[in-house]
Amino acid sequence: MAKNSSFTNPILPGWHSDPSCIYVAEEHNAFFCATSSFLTFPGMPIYASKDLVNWRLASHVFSKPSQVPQIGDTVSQNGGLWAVTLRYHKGKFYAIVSYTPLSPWAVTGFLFTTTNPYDSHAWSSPLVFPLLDIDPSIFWDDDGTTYLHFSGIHQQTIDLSTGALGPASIIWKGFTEFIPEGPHVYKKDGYYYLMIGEGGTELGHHEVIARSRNISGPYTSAPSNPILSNQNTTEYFQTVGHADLFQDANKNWWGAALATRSGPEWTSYPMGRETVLFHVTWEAGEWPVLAPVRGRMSGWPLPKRTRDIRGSGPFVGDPDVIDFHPGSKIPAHFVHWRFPPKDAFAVSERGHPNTLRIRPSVANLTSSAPASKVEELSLVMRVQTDTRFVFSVDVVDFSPKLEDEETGVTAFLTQTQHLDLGIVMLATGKRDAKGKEELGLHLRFRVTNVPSSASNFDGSIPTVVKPLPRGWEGAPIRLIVEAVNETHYEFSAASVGKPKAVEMMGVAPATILSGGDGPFTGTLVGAYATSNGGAGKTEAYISRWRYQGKGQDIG
Ligand code: 6LW
Repeated sequence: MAKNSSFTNPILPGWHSDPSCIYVAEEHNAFFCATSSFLTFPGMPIYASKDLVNWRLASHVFSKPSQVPQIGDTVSQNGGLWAVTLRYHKGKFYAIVSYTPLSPWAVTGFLFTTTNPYDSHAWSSPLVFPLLDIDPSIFWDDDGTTYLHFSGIHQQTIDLSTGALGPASIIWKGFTEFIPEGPHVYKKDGYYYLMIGEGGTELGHHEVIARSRNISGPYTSAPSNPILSNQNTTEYFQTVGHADLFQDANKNWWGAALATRSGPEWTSYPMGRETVLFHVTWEAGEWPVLAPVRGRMSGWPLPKRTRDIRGSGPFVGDPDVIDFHPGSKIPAHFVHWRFPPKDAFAVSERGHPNTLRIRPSVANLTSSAPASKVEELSLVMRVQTDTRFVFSVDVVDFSPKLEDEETGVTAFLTQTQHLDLGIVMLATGKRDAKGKEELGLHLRFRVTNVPSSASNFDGSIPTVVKPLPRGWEGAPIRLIVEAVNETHYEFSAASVGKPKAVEMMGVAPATILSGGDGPFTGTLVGAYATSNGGAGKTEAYISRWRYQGKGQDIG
Protein backbone atom coordinates (compact mmCIF):
# COMPACT_ATOMS: atom_id res chain seq x y z
CA MET A 1 0.00 0.00 0.00
CA ALA A 2 1.31 3.43 -0.92
CA LYS A 3 2.63 5.53 1.93
CA ASN A 4 0.30 8.24 3.22
CA SER A 5 -2.67 6.82 1.34
CA SER A 6 -5.15 6.23 4.17
CA PHE A 7 -7.94 8.54 5.16
CA THR A 8 -11.06 8.40 7.28
CA ASN A 9 -14.57 9.20 6.11
CA PRO A 10 -16.49 11.40 6.30
CA ILE A 11 -13.99 14.07 5.25
CA LEU A 12 -16.63 16.73 5.96
CA PRO A 13 -18.42 15.20 8.96
CA GLY A 14 -21.88 16.31 9.99
CA TRP A 15 -24.52 17.85 7.77
CA HIS A 16 -22.67 18.37 4.47
CA SER A 17 -24.79 17.03 1.62
CA ASP A 18 -24.45 17.21 -2.16
CA PRO A 19 -20.70 17.91 -2.28
CA SER A 20 -19.13 19.47 -5.33
CA CYS A 21 -15.34 19.57 -5.29
CA ILE A 22 -12.52 20.84 -7.50
CA TYR A 23 -8.77 21.05 -7.46
CA VAL A 24 -7.34 24.38 -8.56
CA ALA A 25 -3.66 24.47 -9.50
CA GLU A 26 -2.38 27.88 -10.52
CA GLU A 27 -1.91 30.25 -7.60
CA HIS A 28 -4.14 28.22 -5.28
CA ASN A 29 -2.82 24.66 -5.36
CA ALA A 30 -5.80 23.67 -3.22
CA PHE A 31 -8.95 21.58 -3.20
CA PHE A 32 -12.28 23.28 -2.67
CA CYS A 33 -15.66 21.73 -1.82
CA ALA A 34 -19.10 23.32 -1.64
CA THR A 35 -22.08 21.72 0.12
CA SER A 36 -25.80 22.41 0.42
CA SER A 37 -27.07 24.82 3.05
CA PHE A 38 -30.90 24.78 2.74
CA LEU A 39 -32.27 27.38 5.22
CA THR A 40 -29.07 28.06 7.12
CA PHE A 41 -27.53 31.53 7.00
CA PRO A 42 -24.80 32.28 6.20
CA GLY A 43 -25.04 29.56 3.55
CA MET A 44 -23.29 27.74 0.73
CA PRO A 45 -20.06 27.04 2.64
CA ILE A 46 -16.81 26.60 0.73
CA TYR A 47 -14.15 24.40 2.36
CA ALA A 48 -10.50 24.46 1.31
CA SER A 49 -7.78 21.86 1.78
CA LYS A 50 -4.24 21.20 0.59
CA ASP A 51 -4.22 17.53 1.57
CA LEU A 52 -7.85 16.28 1.32
CA VAL A 53 -7.77 15.56 5.06
CA ASN A 54 -7.55 18.95 6.79
CA TRP A 55 -10.48 21.05 5.58
CA ARG A 56 -10.90 24.67 6.55
CA LEU A 57 -14.00 26.80 6.15
CA ALA A 58 -12.84 29.29 3.50
CA SER A 59 -15.98 31.36 2.94
CA HIS A 60 -19.73 31.39 2.54
CA VAL A 61 -20.96 32.19 -0.95
CA PHE A 62 -24.18 33.44 0.64
CA SER A 63 -23.35 35.89 3.43
CA LYS A 64 -25.69 38.83 2.74
CA PRO A 65 -29.48 38.39 2.97
CA SER A 66 -29.87 40.53 -0.17
CA GLN A 67 -28.23 37.75 -2.24
CA VAL A 68 -31.11 35.31 -1.67
CA PRO A 69 -33.84 37.16 0.24
CA GLN A 70 -36.22 34.26 -0.52
CA ILE A 71 -34.59 32.28 2.31
CA GLY A 72 -36.35 34.60 4.78
CA ASP A 73 -39.76 33.56 3.44
CA THR A 74 -39.14 29.84 3.01
CA VAL A 75 -41.68 27.91 5.03
CA SER A 76 -40.69 24.30 4.35
CA GLN A 77 -38.02 23.02 6.73
CA ASN A 78 -36.32 21.23 3.82
CA GLY A 79 -36.57 24.10 1.35
CA GLY A 80 -33.86 26.59 0.49
CA LEU A 81 -30.57 26.30 -1.35
CA TRP A 82 -29.92 22.80 -2.69
CA ALA A 83 -26.91 21.21 -4.30
CA VAL A 84 -24.29 23.80 -5.26
CA THR A 85 -21.95 22.96 -8.13
CA LEU A 86 -18.53 24.55 -7.68
CA ARG A 87 -16.35 25.12 -10.74
CA TYR A 88 -13.23 27.11 -11.69
CA HIS A 89 -12.76 28.54 -15.15
CA LYS A 90 -10.15 31.01 -16.40
CA GLY A 91 -9.28 32.51 -13.03
CA LYS A 92 -12.84 32.64 -11.68
CA PHE A 93 -14.78 30.48 -9.24
CA TYR A 94 -18.42 29.75 -10.08
CA ALA A 95 -21.05 28.51 -7.62
CA ILE A 96 -24.35 27.58 -9.22
CA VAL A 97 -27.28 26.44 -7.08
CA SER A 98 -31.01 25.81 -7.13
CA TYR A 99 -33.34 27.51 -4.71
CA THR A 100 -36.65 25.80 -4.01
CA PRO A 101 -39.25 26.67 -1.38
CA LEU A 102 -40.06 22.93 -1.77
CA SER A 103 -43.71 23.43 -1.05
CA PRO A 104 -44.91 24.73 -3.38
CA TRP A 105 -42.46 23.06 -5.72
CA ALA A 106 -40.75 25.76 -7.76
CA VAL A 107 -37.12 26.19 -8.72
CA THR A 108 -34.94 29.22 -9.41
CA GLY A 109 -31.29 29.19 -10.44
CA PHE A 110 -28.62 31.37 -8.80
CA LEU A 111 -25.08 31.84 -10.07
CA PHE A 112 -22.36 33.52 -7.99
CA THR A 113 -18.73 34.22 -8.90
CA THR A 114 -15.54 35.27 -7.18
CA THR A 115 -11.80 35.43 -7.74
CA ASN A 116 -11.18 35.07 -3.99
CA PRO A 117 -12.81 32.00 -2.46
CA TYR A 118 -11.31 32.85 0.95
CA ASP A 119 -13.50 35.89 1.49
CA SER A 120 -17.28 35.68 1.89
CA HIS A 121 -17.67 39.33 0.95
CA ALA A 122 -15.86 38.77 -2.34
CA TRP A 123 -18.64 36.54 -3.69
CA SER A 124 -20.84 38.41 -6.17
CA SER A 125 -24.49 39.15 -6.03
CA PRO A 126 -26.26 36.44 -8.01
CA LEU A 127 -27.26 36.14 -11.59
CA VAL A 128 -30.79 34.79 -11.20
CA PHE A 129 -32.22 32.63 -13.96
CA PRO A 130 -35.26 30.42 -14.50
CA LEU A 131 -34.58 26.75 -13.90
CA LEU A 132 -36.86 23.85 -14.82
CA ASP A 133 -35.48 21.48 -12.18
CA ILE A 134 -32.95 21.20 -9.33
CA ASP A 135 -29.20 20.55 -9.17
CA PRO A 136 -27.66 22.84 -11.83
CA SER A 137 -24.12 22.22 -13.06
CA ILE A 138 -22.05 24.09 -15.65
CA PHE A 139 -19.69 22.79 -18.30
CA TRP A 140 -17.46 24.83 -20.64
CA ASP A 141 -16.88 23.07 -23.95
CA ASP A 142 -13.72 23.57 -25.99
CA ASP A 143 -15.61 25.55 -28.65
CA GLY A 144 -16.52 28.19 -26.06
CA THR A 145 -20.14 27.10 -25.54
CA THR A 146 -21.28 26.93 -21.93
CA TYR A 147 -23.83 24.30 -20.98
CA LEU A 148 -26.19 24.06 -18.06
CA HIS A 149 -27.15 20.58 -16.88
CA PHE A 150 -29.71 19.76 -14.22
CA SER A 151 -31.99 17.02 -12.95
CA GLY A 152 -34.04 15.13 -15.46
CA ILE A 153 -31.31 15.02 -17.02
CA HIS A 154 -31.65 18.28 -18.93
CA GLN A 155 -29.22 20.32 -20.98
CA GLN A 156 -29.41 23.94 -22.11
CA THR A 157 -26.84 26.43 -23.28
CA ILE A 158 -26.36 29.31 -20.84
CA ASP A 159 -24.78 32.71 -21.25
CA LEU A 160 -23.02 33.22 -17.95
CA SER A 161 -23.03 36.99 -18.19
CA THR A 162 -26.70 37.51 -19.05
CA GLY A 163 -28.33 34.27 -17.91
CA ALA A 164 -29.82 33.81 -21.41
CA LEU A 165 -30.75 30.18 -21.95
CA GLY A 166 -31.09 28.07 -25.08
CA PRO A 167 -33.88 25.50 -25.45
CA ALA A 168 -33.87 22.69 -22.87
CA SER A 169 -33.77 19.04 -23.85
CA ILE A 170 -33.51 15.77 -21.96
CA ILE A 171 -30.19 14.12 -22.83
CA TRP A 172 -30.38 11.05 -20.58
CA LYS A 173 -32.97 9.60 -18.22
CA GLY A 174 -30.52 7.60 -16.16
CA PHE A 175 -29.80 3.91 -15.67
CA THR A 176 -32.89 2.96 -13.67
CA GLU A 177 -34.72 6.10 -14.88
CA PHE A 178 -35.77 6.65 -11.24
CA ILE A 179 -35.12 10.22 -9.96
CA PRO A 180 -32.13 11.14 -12.16
CA GLU A 181 -30.46 14.20 -10.56
CA GLY A 182 -27.21 15.91 -9.59
CA PRO A 183 -25.56 15.72 -13.05
CA HIS A 184 -21.95 16.66 -13.81
CA VAL A 185 -20.26 16.47 -17.22
CA TYR A 186 -16.53 15.73 -17.71
CA LYS A 187 -14.72 15.62 -21.05
CA LYS A 188 -12.02 12.98 -21.38
CA ASP A 189 -10.38 11.12 -24.28
CA GLY A 190 -12.89 12.42 -26.82
CA TYR A 191 -15.95 11.44 -24.75
CA TYR A 192 -18.42 13.51 -22.76
CA TYR A 193 -19.04 11.63 -19.52
CA LEU A 194 -22.32 12.41 -17.80
CA MET A 195 -22.35 11.27 -14.16
CA ILE A 196 -25.55 11.53 -12.10
CA GLY A 197 -27.11 10.42 -8.84
CA GLU A 198 -30.38 8.50 -8.97
CA GLY A 199 -32.77 6.39 -6.93
CA GLY A 200 -33.71 9.19 -4.51
CA THR A 201 -31.51 10.37 -1.66
CA GLU A 202 -32.49 7.49 0.64
CA LEU A 203 -31.34 3.85 0.87
CA GLY A 204 -31.79 3.38 -2.90
CA HIS A 205 -29.43 6.25 -3.74
CA HIS A 206 -26.49 5.46 -6.05
CA GLU A 207 -24.34 6.97 -8.80
CA VAL A 208 -24.38 6.07 -12.51
CA ILE A 209 -22.59 7.28 -15.62
CA ALA A 210 -23.07 7.42 -19.40
CA ARG A 211 -20.93 8.74 -22.24
CA SER A 212 -21.24 10.12 -25.74
CA ARG A 213 -19.00 11.55 -28.46
CA ASN A 214 -21.52 14.37 -28.73
CA ILE A 215 -22.49 16.56 -25.77
CA SER A 216 -26.16 16.40 -26.74
CA GLY A 217 -26.11 12.58 -26.91
CA PRO A 218 -27.15 9.93 -27.49
CA TYR A 219 -25.58 8.75 -24.22
CA THR A 220 -24.57 5.13 -23.65
CA SER A 221 -24.95 3.82 -20.11
CA ALA A 222 -21.82 2.23 -18.58
CA PRO A 223 -21.90 -1.59 -18.39
CA SER A 224 -20.55 -1.20 -14.85
CA ASN A 225 -23.57 0.84 -13.61
CA PRO A 226 -24.20 1.65 -10.85
CA ILE A 227 -20.59 2.81 -10.55
CA LEU A 228 -20.96 3.78 -6.89
CA SER A 229 -23.46 2.22 -4.52
CA ASN A 230 -23.80 0.82 -1.02
CA GLN A 231 -27.40 -0.12 -1.77
CA ASN A 232 -28.40 -3.60 -0.46
CA THR A 233 -25.22 -3.88 1.62
CA THR A 234 -24.76 -3.99 5.37
CA GLU A 235 -22.30 -1.07 5.25
CA TYR A 236 -22.47 1.61 7.94
CA PHE A 237 -22.21 4.25 5.20
CA GLN A 238 -25.48 4.21 3.24
CA THR A 239 -27.32 6.46 0.74
CA VAL A 240 -24.04 6.96 -1.16
CA GLY A 241 -24.51 9.14 -4.25
CA HIS A 242 -24.66 12.69 -5.60
CA ALA A 243 -20.96 12.58 -6.45
CA ASP A 244 -18.41 14.80 -8.19
CA LEU A 245 -14.97 13.89 -9.61
CA PHE A 246 -11.70 15.85 -9.63
CA GLN A 247 -7.99 15.33 -10.24
CA ASP A 248 -5.12 16.21 -7.88
CA ALA A 249 -1.77 17.77 -8.88
CA ASN A 250 -0.41 14.29 -9.65
CA LYS A 251 -3.35 13.61 -11.98
CA ASN A 252 -4.86 11.04 -9.64
CA TRP A 253 -8.64 11.00 -9.74
CA TRP A 254 -10.77 11.40 -6.64
CA GLY A 255 -14.46 11.65 -5.96
CA ALA A 256 -16.67 13.13 -3.27
CA ALA A 257 -20.22 11.96 -2.55
CA LEU A 258 -22.81 12.19 0.16
CA ALA A 259 -23.35 9.30 2.56
CA THR A 260 -25.30 8.67 5.75
CA ARG A 261 -23.79 6.91 8.76
CA SER A 262 -26.88 4.83 9.43
CA GLY A 263 -26.32 1.23 8.48
CA PRO A 264 -29.10 -0.41 6.45
CA GLU A 265 -31.47 -0.18 9.49
CA TRP A 266 -31.53 3.55 8.71
CA THR A 267 -33.26 4.64 11.89
CA SER A 268 -30.66 6.69 13.79
CA TYR A 269 -28.60 9.12 11.69
CA PRO A 270 -28.90 12.52 13.36
CA MET A 271 -26.03 14.03 11.37
CA GLY A 272 -27.89 13.43 8.11
CA ARG A 273 -25.98 13.31 4.87
CA GLU A 274 -22.23 13.89 5.16
CA THR A 275 -19.39 14.24 2.63
CA VAL A 276 -17.16 11.24 1.92
CA LEU A 277 -14.05 10.86 -0.25
CA PHE A 278 -13.04 7.93 -2.45
CA HIS A 279 -10.38 7.29 -5.06
CA VAL A 280 -11.12 6.71 -8.72
CA THR A 281 -9.26 4.74 -11.41
CA TRP A 282 -9.83 6.22 -14.83
CA GLU A 283 -7.74 4.76 -17.67
CA ALA A 284 -7.65 6.41 -21.10
CA GLY A 285 -10.75 5.59 -23.11
CA GLU A 286 -12.21 3.52 -20.24
CA TRP A 287 -15.06 4.02 -17.80
CA PRO A 288 -14.06 5.39 -14.40
CA VAL A 289 -13.93 2.88 -11.55
CA LEU A 290 -15.06 4.44 -8.26
CA ALA A 291 -13.79 2.81 -5.04
CA PRO A 292 -16.74 1.78 -2.83
CA VAL A 293 -17.23 4.07 0.15
CA ARG A 294 -16.04 2.78 3.51
CA GLY A 295 -15.17 4.45 6.81
CA ARG A 296 -11.46 3.82 6.42
CA MET A 297 -10.05 3.85 2.90
CA SER A 298 -6.73 3.85 1.09
CA GLY A 299 -5.82 4.40 -2.52
CA TRP A 300 -3.54 6.98 -4.05
CA PRO A 301 -0.95 8.75 -1.98
CA LEU A 302 -2.55 11.81 -0.46
CA PRO A 303 -0.90 15.18 -0.92
CA LYS A 304 1.54 16.02 1.88
CA ARG A 305 -0.22 16.65 5.20
CA THR A 306 -0.46 20.34 5.97
CA ARG A 307 -2.69 22.82 7.72
CA ASP A 308 -1.06 25.66 5.88
CA ILE A 309 -4.25 26.85 4.20
CA ARG A 310 -5.36 30.41 3.65
CA GLY A 311 -8.44 31.78 5.31
CA SER A 312 -9.51 32.45 8.86
CA GLY A 313 -12.34 29.94 9.35
CA PRO A 314 -11.99 26.96 11.65
CA PHE A 315 -10.92 23.50 10.52
CA VAL A 316 -13.75 21.03 10.19
CA GLY A 317 -13.64 18.60 13.08
CA ASP A 318 -11.76 20.90 15.45
CA PRO A 319 -13.35 21.55 18.85
CA ASP A 320 -14.95 24.90 19.61
CA VAL A 321 -13.24 26.86 22.37
CA ILE A 322 -14.99 30.18 22.03
CA ASP A 323 -14.92 32.85 24.70
CA PHE A 324 -16.35 35.78 22.75
CA HIS A 325 -13.41 38.01 23.55
CA PRO A 326 -13.82 41.77 23.11
CA GLY A 327 -13.07 42.66 19.51
CA SER A 328 -13.87 39.17 18.23
CA LYS A 329 -16.71 38.34 15.88
CA ILE A 330 -19.34 35.63 15.77
CA PRO A 331 -17.30 32.62 14.56
CA ALA A 332 -17.44 31.99 10.81
CA HIS A 333 -18.97 28.54 11.14
CA PHE A 334 -21.93 29.67 13.27
CA VAL A 335 -25.24 29.65 11.40
CA HIS A 336 -28.83 30.75 11.90
CA TRP A 337 -32.09 29.19 10.73
CA ARG A 338 -33.03 31.68 8.01
CA PHE A 339 -32.23 35.29 8.95
CA PRO A 340 -32.17 36.18 12.66
CA PRO A 341 -33.88 39.35 13.90
CA LYS A 342 -31.77 42.45 13.23
CA ASP A 343 -29.18 43.04 15.98
CA ALA A 344 -30.18 39.84 17.78
CA PHE A 345 -26.54 39.05 18.55
CA ALA A 346 -23.60 41.09 19.84
CA VAL A 347 -20.16 39.96 21.00
CA SER A 348 -18.75 41.51 24.19
CA GLU A 349 -21.14 44.39 24.45
CA ARG A 350 -20.06 47.28 26.64
CA GLY A 351 -20.27 46.17 30.25
CA HIS A 352 -20.49 42.50 29.24
CA PRO A 353 -17.01 41.37 28.18
CA ASN A 354 -16.48 37.81 26.95
CA THR A 355 -20.12 37.17 26.22
CA LEU A 356 -22.49 36.69 23.33
CA ARG A 357 -25.64 38.74 23.87
CA ILE A 358 -28.83 37.22 22.51
CA ARG A 359 -31.87 39.46 22.17
CA PRO A 360 -34.93 37.18 22.32
CA SER A 361 -37.15 36.45 19.36
CA VAL A 362 -40.89 36.43 19.96
CA ALA A 363 -41.16 33.04 18.27
CA ASN A 364 -39.60 30.01 19.85
CA LEU A 365 -37.90 27.24 17.90
CA THR A 366 -41.22 25.49 17.32
CA SER A 367 -42.75 28.11 15.14
CA SER A 368 -46.46 28.58 15.52
CA ALA A 369 -46.53 30.63 12.36
CA PRO A 370 -49.18 29.88 9.78
CA ALA A 371 -47.79 28.36 6.63
CA SER A 372 -47.89 31.68 4.81
CA LYS A 373 -45.60 33.41 7.28
CA VAL A 374 -42.24 32.67 8.85
CA GLU A 375 -40.97 34.11 12.10
CA GLU A 376 -37.38 35.09 12.81
CA LEU A 377 -35.49 33.15 15.46
CA SER A 378 -32.77 34.31 17.83
CA LEU A 379 -30.90 31.07 17.37
CA VAL A 380 -27.22 30.45 16.63
CA MET A 381 -25.74 27.01 15.96
CA ARG A 382 -22.89 24.91 14.64
CA VAL A 383 -23.03 21.54 12.88
CA GLN A 384 -22.86 18.39 15.01
CA THR A 385 -19.78 16.77 13.49
CA ASP A 386 -19.32 13.76 15.79
CA THR A 387 -21.55 10.86 16.74
CA ARG A 388 -20.51 11.45 20.34
CA PHE A 389 -19.78 14.95 21.61
CA VAL A 390 -20.27 17.39 24.47
CA PHE A 391 -21.60 20.87 23.83
CA SER A 392 -22.10 23.51 26.51
CA VAL A 393 -22.51 27.21 27.09
CA ASP A 394 -22.54 29.21 30.31
CA VAL A 395 -25.49 31.50 30.83
CA VAL A 396 -23.83 34.32 32.75
CA ASP A 397 -26.62 36.87 32.88
CA PHE A 398 -30.31 36.34 32.37
CA SER A 399 -32.77 38.17 34.64
CA PRO A 400 -36.23 37.96 33.10
CA LYS A 401 -39.29 39.63 34.55
CA LEU A 402 -42.09 38.12 32.52
CA GLU A 403 -43.55 34.66 32.31
CA ASP A 404 -42.19 32.42 29.52
CA GLU A 405 -38.97 34.35 28.90
CA GLU A 406 -36.35 31.72 28.09
CA THR A 407 -32.77 31.12 27.03
CA GLY A 408 -31.25 27.73 26.38
CA VAL A 409 -29.38 25.22 24.29
CA THR A 410 -30.73 22.96 21.58
CA ALA A 411 -29.95 19.94 19.45
CA PHE A 412 -31.89 20.99 16.39
CA LEU A 413 -32.79 19.18 13.18
CA THR A 414 -35.77 21.30 12.09
CA GLN A 415 -38.44 23.40 13.77
CA THR A 416 -40.52 20.25 14.13
CA GLN A 417 -37.70 18.06 15.52
CA HIS A 418 -35.49 19.48 18.26
CA LEU A 419 -34.43 18.91 21.87
CA ASP A 420 -34.11 21.95 24.13
CA LEU A 421 -32.83 22.68 27.62
CA GLY A 422 -33.83 26.14 28.77
CA ILE A 423 -33.77 28.46 31.74
CA VAL A 424 -37.30 29.79 31.76
CA MET A 425 -39.47 32.09 33.85
CA LEU A 426 -42.56 30.21 35.01
CA ALA A 427 -45.24 30.47 37.66
CA THR A 428 -44.12 28.83 40.89
CA GLY A 429 -47.67 27.92 41.88
CA LYS A 430 -47.44 30.24 44.89
CA ARG A 431 -48.96 33.67 45.39
CA ASP A 432 -47.37 36.70 47.01
CA ALA A 433 -48.91 38.69 49.90
CA LYS A 434 -51.07 40.63 47.44
CA GLY A 435 -52.37 37.41 45.92
CA LYS A 436 -50.38 37.84 42.74
CA GLU A 437 -48.98 34.76 41.09
CA GLU A 438 -45.28 34.40 41.86
CA LEU A 439 -42.80 33.79 39.06
CA GLY A 440 -39.46 32.04 39.33
CA LEU A 441 -36.65 30.70 37.19
CA HIS A 442 -36.87 27.05 36.21
CA LEU A 443 -34.86 24.56 34.23
CA ARG A 444 -36.94 23.01 31.48
CA PHE A 445 -36.09 20.08 29.20
CA ARG A 446 -38.53 19.91 26.34
CA VAL A 447 -38.66 17.63 23.32
CA THR A 448 -40.31 18.78 20.12
CA ASN A 449 -41.30 15.94 17.84
CA VAL A 450 -44.32 17.28 15.99
CA PRO A 451 -46.34 14.19 14.99
CA SER A 452 -46.72 15.39 11.40
CA SER A 453 -42.95 15.31 11.04
CA ALA A 454 -43.07 11.49 11.28
CA SER A 455 -39.56 11.30 12.70
CA ASN A 456 -38.02 7.90 13.32
CA PHE A 457 -39.26 8.02 16.94
CA ASP A 458 -42.94 7.53 17.56
CA GLY A 459 -43.06 7.67 21.36
CA SER A 460 -43.40 10.74 23.48
CA ILE A 461 -40.99 12.17 26.01
CA PRO A 462 -42.46 14.20 28.85
CA THR A 463 -41.27 17.71 29.53
CA VAL A 464 -39.20 18.01 32.72
CA VAL A 465 -39.46 21.23 34.73
CA LYS A 466 -37.52 21.90 37.93
CA PRO A 467 -37.29 25.11 39.92
CA LEU A 468 -33.79 26.53 39.67
CA PRO A 469 -32.00 24.95 42.64
CA ARG A 470 -31.45 27.15 45.66
CA GLY A 471 -28.22 29.12 45.47
CA TRP A 472 -27.83 28.87 41.69
CA GLU A 473 -28.95 32.42 41.03
CA GLY A 474 -26.09 34.85 40.83
CA ALA A 475 -23.58 32.37 39.34
CA PRO A 476 -23.22 31.26 35.72
CA ILE A 477 -25.33 28.25 34.79
CA ARG A 478 -23.80 25.75 32.41
CA LEU A 479 -26.25 24.10 30.01
CA ILE A 480 -24.88 20.85 28.63
CA VAL A 481 -25.86 18.63 25.69
CA GLU A 482 -24.01 15.36 25.45
CA ALA A 483 -24.37 12.63 22.86
CA VAL A 484 -23.47 9.93 25.35
CA ASN A 485 -23.53 7.11 22.82
CA GLU A 486 -24.54 6.52 19.21
CA THR A 487 -28.23 6.61 19.99
CA HIS A 488 -28.94 9.07 22.81
CA TYR A 489 -28.53 12.69 23.84
CA GLU A 490 -28.41 13.65 27.50
CA PHE A 491 -29.21 17.13 28.84
CA SER A 492 -27.97 18.53 32.14
CA ALA A 493 -27.37 21.82 33.91
CA ALA A 494 -24.66 22.76 36.38
CA SER A 495 -24.00 25.70 38.62
CA VAL A 496 -20.54 26.96 37.75
CA GLY A 497 -20.36 28.53 41.19
CA LYS A 498 -20.83 25.09 42.69
CA PRO A 499 -19.10 22.55 40.44
CA LYS A 500 -20.72 19.65 42.21
CA ALA A 501 -24.24 20.93 41.73
CA VAL A 502 -25.45 19.16 38.60
CA GLU A 503 -29.05 18.58 37.61
CA MET A 504 -29.78 15.77 35.15
CA MET A 505 -32.67 17.00 33.06
CA GLY A 506 -33.41 14.31 30.52
CA VAL A 507 -32.45 11.88 27.81
CA ALA A 508 -33.80 11.66 24.26
CA PRO A 509 -33.14 9.26 21.40
CA ALA A 510 -31.29 10.38 18.27
CA THR A 511 -34.14 8.89 16.24
CA ILE A 512 -36.11 12.09 16.97
CA LEU A 513 -33.41 13.93 15.04
CA SER A 514 -33.51 11.43 12.16
CA GLY A 515 -35.90 11.27 9.22
CA GLY A 516 -39.27 13.01 9.37
CA ASP A 517 -39.27 16.62 8.18
CA GLY A 518 -35.49 16.46 8.28
CA PRO A 519 -34.50 13.78 5.79
CA PHE A 520 -32.38 16.38 3.95
CA THR A 521 -31.02 18.22 6.99
CA GLY A 522 -28.62 17.28 9.79
CA THR A 523 -28.40 18.15 13.45
CA LEU A 524 -27.01 21.46 14.63
CA VAL A 525 -26.29 22.41 18.24
CA GLY A 526 -26.52 25.91 19.62
CA ALA A 527 -28.12 28.53 21.84
CA TYR A 528 -31.30 30.61 21.69
CA ALA A 529 -33.38 33.20 23.51
CA THR A 530 -37.13 33.65 23.13
CA SER A 531 -40.12 35.25 24.83
CA ASN A 532 -42.22 32.24 23.77
CA GLY A 533 -44.79 34.54 22.17
CA GLY A 534 -44.92 36.93 25.13
CA ALA A 535 -43.86 40.54 25.56
CA GLY A 536 -40.57 39.77 27.34
CA LYS A 537 -37.48 41.50 26.02
CA THR A 538 -34.83 40.31 28.48
CA GLU A 539 -31.50 39.70 26.81
CA ALA A 540 -29.44 36.64 27.62
CA TYR A 541 -25.66 36.75 27.90
CA ILE A 542 -23.83 33.53 27.28
CA SER A 543 -20.13 32.75 27.46
CA ARG A 544 -17.66 29.87 27.29
CA TRP A 545 -19.08 28.11 24.19
CA ARG A 546 -17.56 24.64 23.98
CA TYR A 547 -18.01 21.79 21.51
CA GLN A 548 -15.80 18.74 21.77
CA GLY A 549 -16.16 15.63 19.65
CA LYS A 550 -15.22 12.23 21.00
CA GLY A 551 -13.68 10.79 17.87
CA GLN A 552 -14.96 9.77 14.49
CA ASP A 553 -17.34 6.86 14.34
CA ILE A 554 -16.88 4.77 11.20
CA GLY A 555 -18.99 1.73 11.98
C1 6LW B 1 -30.53 17.41 -3.93
C2 6LW B 1 -30.64 16.17 -4.71
C3 6LW B 1 -30.44 15.25 -3.63
O1 6LW B 1 -30.82 18.57 -4.60
O2 6LW B 1 -31.10 15.72 -2.54
O3 6LW B 1 -29.24 13.47 -2.88
C4 6LW B 1 -31.48 17.04 -2.83
N1 6LW B 1 -29.63 14.28 -3.73
O4 6LW B 1 -29.70 15.99 -5.71
C5 6LW B 1 -31.37 17.89 -1.62
O5 6LW B 1 -30.09 17.78 -1.04
